[in-house]
Amino acid sequence: MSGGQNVAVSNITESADSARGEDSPDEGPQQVPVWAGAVTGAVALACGLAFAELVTSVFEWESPLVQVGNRVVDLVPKPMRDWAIATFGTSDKVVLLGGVSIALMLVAVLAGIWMVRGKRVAASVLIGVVLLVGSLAPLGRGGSGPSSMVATILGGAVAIGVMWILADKAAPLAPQQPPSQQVASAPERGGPEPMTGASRRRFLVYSGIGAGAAAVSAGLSGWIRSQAAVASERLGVNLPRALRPRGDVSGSVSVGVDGVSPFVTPNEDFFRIDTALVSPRVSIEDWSMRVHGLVDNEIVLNYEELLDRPMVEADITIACVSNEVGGDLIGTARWLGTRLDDLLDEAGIAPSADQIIGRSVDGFTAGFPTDVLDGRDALVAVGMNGVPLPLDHGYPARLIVPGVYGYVSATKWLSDIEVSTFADFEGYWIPRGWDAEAPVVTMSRIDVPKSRDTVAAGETLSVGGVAWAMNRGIDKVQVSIDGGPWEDADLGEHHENTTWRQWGYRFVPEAGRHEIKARATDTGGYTQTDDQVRPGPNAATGHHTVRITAG
Ligand SMILES: Nc1nc2c(c(=O)[nH]1)N[C@H]1C(S)=C(S)[C@@H](COP(=O)(O)O)O[C@H]1N2
Ligand SMILES: [Mo]
Repeated sequence: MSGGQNVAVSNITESADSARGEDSPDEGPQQVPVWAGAVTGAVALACGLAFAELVTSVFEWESPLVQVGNRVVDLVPKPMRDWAIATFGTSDKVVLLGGVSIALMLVAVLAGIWMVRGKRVAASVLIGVVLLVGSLAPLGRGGSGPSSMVATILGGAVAIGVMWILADKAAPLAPQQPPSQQVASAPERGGPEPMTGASRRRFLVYSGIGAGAAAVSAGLSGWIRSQAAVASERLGVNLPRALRPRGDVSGSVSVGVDGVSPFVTPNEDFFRIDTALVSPRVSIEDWSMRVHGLVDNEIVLNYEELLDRPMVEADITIACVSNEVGGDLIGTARWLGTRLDDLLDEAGIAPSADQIIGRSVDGFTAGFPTDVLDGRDALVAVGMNGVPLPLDHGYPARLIVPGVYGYVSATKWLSDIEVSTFADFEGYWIPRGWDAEAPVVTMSRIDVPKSRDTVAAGETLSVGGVAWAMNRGIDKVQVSIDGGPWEDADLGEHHENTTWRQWGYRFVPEAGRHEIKARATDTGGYTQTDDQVRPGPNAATGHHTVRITAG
């Protein structure tokens, strides 16, 4: 039975192919139904356009559809243009692109019908003319026009390919008997009818795959474009000046040892920690931030309103709790932002509140004790080292709170600040086993030399690194060589209690292996413990140790 069906299907395909080959004699009822031609054309157009969109979005070229739209605007007489703007207002672009799409769709449907009805030459000529017009539209308009012609032609090729494939799949849909005979006899005989059903299903499955692929790539290109749009929007942002702009970080913070981390970490070298697989792109057009919860007055700010608030600059080192001893998940930047304590004073914190929660557009949440707002420079930050927050560091706004680890405080892509209690809410990492209060631990790191370095024996070796004790400040850093006594290192000048401090130490190693350890003491009198503890539930502790060979 099924073997018989297969033979019959291939017979049908063959006879349809031979009918098609003759290019045009009107065969009336023997032809592929109009709807199949319309679907063929529509799906092919969708695939072609979506592919062109995808290519242009990846290369950040202009969309072919938009270019044709622009050309239409150029060509249309001015009174009509004015009429369109007056009538459609701000949706004039949508109407224009909609109009271009509908026109294309009509042409595609016509081409599709011709295609399935054997008029392949005519269909190809029609498509060719449309592609030519589409490719020429951007010429002389500047921008990415000539490059995106490539995309238009590729899109056209995809459309033609899809059209040929679907036309082949549509061919068996042509009825094999005069319709009168088929309608009368098919149901009883079970002959051509089920085969037509199978062919129709196959045609629809192929069309569905085409439409699905078009939808996916259209969605993807839309997403890529929105990402790129936020990136270019950011470049246009003009940050306000701080009320009391700070001078350059003075040279004296440097301890003058080559290989020690720069005092201010360049944005491109700044560490990144995200739970989101793809970091969000948030346009300032859509952005707003709400301050709410246990407050007297809710505050809602859009980006402009946020920038209108008093802005301050603060040099703050932020650190990740996951940083291993000696690790590099720490960095220092000059942040520009509005003071969080001022903002919350305006909102009026209820006495029962003990936690400030930041929420991100990506669902991340982080909460820290209200006590932390003790006058330190906690900010709703908009700028980092003189530029708007980089996209991956939280553009358009984030929280920066000195003295507590990032996972309880430094919410990027901030959308919401809620005043709450620890009893009512746990931030993202707390149920995952991390400490709820997360004060930054006093720590020092050796940047130079690196473990396994070979250095010259008998010559002065410069050792150096950074040390941090947030909100207390570093009092001293000491170095021990080969388990010997702790010797004081030189310190770069103290800058702020909220920033790290550089240190350096010189000694002359004898030939052989050596072990260098460092430890910091903060102004509160606490000296870094040598208990080696890995991160979790709070930070790692222990002395950073570097082993080298002098030879
Ligand atoms: N939205 C969001 N904000 C976030 C995070 C995150 O995963 N998502 N990670 C936090 C953690 S754990 C740290 S250490 C800091 C790191 O900030 P950075 O990526 O700008 O260095 O951001 C914090 N803010
Ligand atoms: Mo972190």
